[in-house]
Amino acid sequence: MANLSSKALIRVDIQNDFLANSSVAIARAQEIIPNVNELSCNSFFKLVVDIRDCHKPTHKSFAKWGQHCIEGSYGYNPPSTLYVNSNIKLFHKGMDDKVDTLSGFENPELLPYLLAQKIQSIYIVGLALDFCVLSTAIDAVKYNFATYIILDACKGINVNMDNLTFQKKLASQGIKTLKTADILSLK
Ligand code: VGL
Ligand code: ZN
Repeated sequence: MANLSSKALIRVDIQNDFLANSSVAIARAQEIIPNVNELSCNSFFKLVVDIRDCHKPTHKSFAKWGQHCIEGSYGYNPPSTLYVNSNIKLFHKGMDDKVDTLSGFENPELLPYLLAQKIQSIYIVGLALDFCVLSTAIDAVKYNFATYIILDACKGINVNMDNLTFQKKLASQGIKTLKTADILSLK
């Protein structure tokens, strides 16, 4: 295996509002947490990055999605079941009221950080598979990272991970897919 140290795990929008009791809650989203936690502790990755949706109470997306992920609120926070440590680097998206933000790369600090860390491959997990995970992956391909979505550590709104049409769409966009066990078995 080449370049063990050049891999980043990117965790997208694993926040209480996307898990339950909000207008943006995703059915069975909490099922991904055990896989995300196992991956987050794995030395396969040089680093782990969290992308979090973070809005002021006046964000334009609320017209479409309803209020969610308001800075400092319970819904903004990650669930207490999510593995965290002090090395995990946090990037916000959605701080500008006038901009809808699906991709983590809409935070202009993410790309320079990954390049400075000499990251070459990006493995994406989180919520929602067909929105913010997908958009982040499309941008990662655009920026020439080898880009993987770990399907069983994501939950979609309108697709599930076994949807072959969706998998073909990912492949056609240069996004590779795998499962959590594929990575754990490499150890
Ligand atoms: C948005 C989370 C998920 C937004 C969209 O536009 O604020 N947030 N999808
Ligand atoms: Zn949002």
